[in-house]
Amino acid sequence: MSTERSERFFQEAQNYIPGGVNSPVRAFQSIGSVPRFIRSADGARMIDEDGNEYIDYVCSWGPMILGHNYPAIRESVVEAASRGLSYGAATEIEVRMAKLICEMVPSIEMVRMVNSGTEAVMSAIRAARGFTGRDKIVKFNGCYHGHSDGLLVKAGSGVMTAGVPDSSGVPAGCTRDTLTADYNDLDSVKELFQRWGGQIAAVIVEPVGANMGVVLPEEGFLPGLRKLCDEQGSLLIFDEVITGFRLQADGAQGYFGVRPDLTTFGKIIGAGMPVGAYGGRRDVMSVISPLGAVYQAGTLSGNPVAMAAGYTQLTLLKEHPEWYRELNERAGRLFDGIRRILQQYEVPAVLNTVGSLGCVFFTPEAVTDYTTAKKADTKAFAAYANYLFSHGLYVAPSQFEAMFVSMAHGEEEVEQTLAVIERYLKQR
Ligand code: HOZ
Repeated sequence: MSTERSERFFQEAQNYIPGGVNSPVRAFQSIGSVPRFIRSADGARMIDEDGNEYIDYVCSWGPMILGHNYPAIRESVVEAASRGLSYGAATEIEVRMAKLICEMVPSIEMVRMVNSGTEAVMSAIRAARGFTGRDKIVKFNGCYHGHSDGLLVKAGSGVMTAGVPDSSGVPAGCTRDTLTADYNDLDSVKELFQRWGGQIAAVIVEPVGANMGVVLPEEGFLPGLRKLCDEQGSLLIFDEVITGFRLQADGAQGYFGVRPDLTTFGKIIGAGMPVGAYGGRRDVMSVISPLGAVYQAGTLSGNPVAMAAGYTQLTLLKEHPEWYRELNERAGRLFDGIRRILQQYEVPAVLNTVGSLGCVFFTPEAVTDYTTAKKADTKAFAAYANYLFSHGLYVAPSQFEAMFVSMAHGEEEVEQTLAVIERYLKQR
C-alpha cells in the first residue's frame, strides 16, 4: 500500500500548520506513522489521497452514526446551503432542532447551540457556576472535555499521549478551581466534597469514559454521583459528546438511567457539520443571557446548514428506534469476534465495549480508570494499529481513543475486519 501522496501532503502541511494537522491525535504521532490524508468517504468506507480504501472505525469521532455521505443528510445540507450559508440571525430550523433535542432527551428542558463540544462544556460550566454561585468543579482523571483552560487538567484524548499531563499555556489561576477525582471511585469524590463542601458548583463526567480508550462506569458510580450532587447542592453535568444519540436516542443518561442537571453534546448533533450544544433544567438554563446574567454568544451558533444536517440525522434516529438495536447487534458481532480472537491467540489484551463503542487495550488487567488505562502497552497498540492501517482498516491512531461502529458497517465489513485482526494477532 503506497502512502506517497499522504506523506507528501504531510511534509508540506508541516510548513504551514503546527505539526501538520488541525488536531493533535490525527498526526499519528503516538503510533509513529504517516497520517492518511482523506479524499472522500461513503458508507463505512473512506478513500485516501493515494487511492487506498479503508473500513472506517473513527466515523469522524462519532457523528457518522448512519455512515458517511448519508443521502438524506447530504440533500438537507445542499438544500439549506442553497438558501445561504449563515445569517447570524434566528431561524425556524434552530427552533425545530431545540424542540427535537428536548423531546429526545427528557432531562433537557432548554438547550443552547454552540459550535463544538469544547464550547458546550465551557458554557455549561459557566452556567453551573452562575446558577449555584460557586466556583469549583470536579472532573475525573482521564476524562476529556475539550480544550478550554479550566478543563485541561489530567485530561484524556491527545493529552494522554502528548508527553505532559496538563497543557502548557494555561495559567495556574485558570485551573485553581478544577478539582480532580478518580473515575469509578466515589470515595475520591466524597473526599473532595468533605474538603470543599459548599464550594463545588458541579461535577462533570463522561458517563462512559471515551477519551482514555473506552472505560465503563461501574454499577453504582453514576447514581452515586447523582446522590452526592443532590446532597451537596451541586449540579451533575454529563458530557455526552461521544455517548449522546449513540448509545441510544437519549444517550448514556437513558442507557444507565441517571438524569443529569446539564448535558453537553458535540459533533454528533451536526451529523458531520461543526456543532455543539448544552442544555438541561429550565431553571439552570434560565441563567443564560439574554434571559439571565451568564453571558455566552456566537455568530455561527445555530448555523442553518449545520442545523439542517443535524436535524435530519436526529429525526431519522428518533423515527427509527430499532436502528439502535441493529447498530448495537452489529457492533456486538464485531466485538464478540475480536474477543474470541484475543482469547484464541492468548493476547494479553482486554476489550472494553458498550453499544457501538469499543477499545482494545494491550494490557492483561481490567481497565476501569485512568491509572489502569495508562498501563496499556502503547507500543503494542502502535504495531497493531499500523498493521490495521496497512490492511485497509482505519482505526483511532492512539491507544486512548474509542472505536466507533456505524449503521453502514454490514456483515461484509465485520468479516473483513475480523480477518485482518486475526491475521495480525496470529503472527505477532
Ligand atoms: N479529540 C478527538 C478525539 N477524542 C480527536 C479530534 C480529531 O482529531 O478530529
